[in-house]
Amino acid sequence: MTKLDVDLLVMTQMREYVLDQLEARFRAHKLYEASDPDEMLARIAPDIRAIATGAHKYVDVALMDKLPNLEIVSNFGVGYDNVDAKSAGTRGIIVTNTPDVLSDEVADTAIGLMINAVRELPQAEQFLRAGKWKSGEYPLTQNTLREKRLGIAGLGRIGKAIAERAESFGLSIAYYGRTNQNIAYEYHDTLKGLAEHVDILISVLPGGAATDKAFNAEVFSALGPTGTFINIGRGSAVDEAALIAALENGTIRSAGLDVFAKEPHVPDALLALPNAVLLPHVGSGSVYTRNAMGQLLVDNLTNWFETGKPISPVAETPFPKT
Ligand code: 8YV
Repeated sequence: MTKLDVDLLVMTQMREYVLDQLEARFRAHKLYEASDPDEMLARIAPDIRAIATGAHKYVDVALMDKLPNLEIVSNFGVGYDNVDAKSAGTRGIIVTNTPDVLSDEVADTAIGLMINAVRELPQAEQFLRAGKWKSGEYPLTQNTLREKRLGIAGLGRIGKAIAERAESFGLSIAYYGRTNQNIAYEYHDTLKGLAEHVDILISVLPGGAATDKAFNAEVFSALGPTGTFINIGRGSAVDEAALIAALENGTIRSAGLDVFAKEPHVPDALLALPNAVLLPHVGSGSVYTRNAMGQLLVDNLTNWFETGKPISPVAETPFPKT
């Protein structure tokens, strides 16, 4: 492995597996370790040609303005709402993410959350651990996956991996997305329309302005009193206050959430709800999958500087340019 003559800004703590490779291939400047990040940036800004970043570490116009020689931003995660990719595109800066390698893991987590929320498995375990079984059986669940309709909001690579799995459960599948993909699943062009039609609604929607609070009181009301809402996409796509109210009032029956609007903060009102199953954003969180994501982050950077081509550029920064 030859060391490249490239200065890389590392904006967030990466696992050793990733950081070791970045340090072996680049002059890596760890912004997150700097006692005075502004001073560090001012000192190295003209040298920086690449950024490695991840969730909640923002690459915005203000930062891009400071880095006149920036060529590429490699993001850890398929979601890249932390990067202003549109502005990067207009400046000729490539943005890459880590699609595909996490789709199966995230789809597995979505299915796990769905079963847990519908069949109340975490609550049943709490019941057992609290010693309540000796006094009687756990109540039968009102919900089941039998004869139910599943709606998937966002039928991209992860959404399709969820749909494939859901088919084997006998669920009938419908979806919402910006475009009708003309496939075997029923298409709805609004979230409300999809919510009205299904029993379980899974969101795989990305973050960003276009989806901000898209799941609102109206959508939960359309999902209805026997409905279950699952979120594996981004918390910002949900009006959390409306979701809490819907769970409290019985507007919907249950929810399973892996993502939240202000991670790692989870509202107390959600924590208090017995009909919400909550996970700390672990959708892709296995060593196997995080390694694959990290490798893709590294490979995007090394490919760019060795061959002039990124592996997985995002839609806003296509390569070659369209
Ligand atoms: C990441 C995710 O693991 O890929 C994404 O968009 O949300 C997760 O899979 C997370 O961003 C890393 O912290």
